[in-house]
Amino acid sequence: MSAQNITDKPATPSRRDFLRVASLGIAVPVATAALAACKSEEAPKPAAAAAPAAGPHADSNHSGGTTAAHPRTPAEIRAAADEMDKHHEAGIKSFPAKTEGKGNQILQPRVENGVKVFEITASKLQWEIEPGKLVEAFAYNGQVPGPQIRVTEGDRVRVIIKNQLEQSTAVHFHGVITPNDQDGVPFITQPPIKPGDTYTYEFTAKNAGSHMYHSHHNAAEQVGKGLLGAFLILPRRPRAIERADVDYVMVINDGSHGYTLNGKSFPATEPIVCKLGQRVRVRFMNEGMMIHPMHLHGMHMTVIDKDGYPQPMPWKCDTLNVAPGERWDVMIEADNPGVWAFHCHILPHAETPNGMFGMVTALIVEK
Ligand SMILES: [Cu+2]
Repeated sequence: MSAQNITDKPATPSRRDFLRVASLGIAVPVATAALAACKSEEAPKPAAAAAPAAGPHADSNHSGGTTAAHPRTPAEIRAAADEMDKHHEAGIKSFPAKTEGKGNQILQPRVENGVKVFEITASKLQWEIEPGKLVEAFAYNGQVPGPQIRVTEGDRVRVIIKNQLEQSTAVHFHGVITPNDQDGVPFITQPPIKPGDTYTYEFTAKNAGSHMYHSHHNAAEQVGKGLLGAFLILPRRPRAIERADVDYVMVINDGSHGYTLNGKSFPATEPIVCKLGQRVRVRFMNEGMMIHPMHLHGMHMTVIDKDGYPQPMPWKCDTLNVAPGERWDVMIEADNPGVWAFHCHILPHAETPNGMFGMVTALIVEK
């Protein structure tokens, strides 16, 4: 199970501690109220879980904290729990942890004769997933996810790709309706872009919505290592329901970098910050190979778009399955102040006995 590749990592936290996040300067009383609600989720684990250095199989090595030779005393159980909690707390306290490199930054085009031109270079580099953990990445313009491309419905768009990798590649504009020869699939619509070569895509951005761009060549490796990004086509006439104060793209991935949100694993993930009363749009995009049910604490989400297409009737949820290749747009009315956990609810993607990791971030609603 690939989860284990990324569970041998230090400290991360429990939901309860998460909500404290004193370092974020959020009012403690808010978090306190939330604690009660979360408490039942924290049923104490068998003592095994208290062994902080243990890996994901820790529980199977123990049997409820007792052995025939030595039943543990209440003091020993307490000490073990304290030890475990210490690791959870350390992870939370370090959130959002600083790392080198930030992906998903908006790329400004240059305009040539009315065409929006984006230049993108694919290259190999080391990427810091969480503090001190470097992985080999394939990146567009040195970022994982690659730079965010934003155009408007009807724009003429040119994307120039320079391949500095040691393997061929190609770019597919996922969800974007293009002429066939701009679809980016080697041997179906174009030759592969060889190492050292440059290739140009050009099309008119017809269908508004939250789309993606990614490699479509040796993609399990190339997309897993980071050749992906958001491609937004903004509508000419936005609907009232999509008016947002904060517009946040959350790219989900689960390739060789482990479980990541925008190229980072908790506690290096980025919180979404807004003010009480604001409207937050989150655009979930799954570039991975597994379904991730994304769960927001404290508020519901109103689903407005699927793959860029407006829902016939917006609908509410607090947990939303995001399958590979899917994009889901949700609106959140930030009416409940505090620091709210926001995470994948397949728990091995989000938490170990040592605390939270991977697909965890927070929605911070400031008063
Ligand atoms: Cu998940």
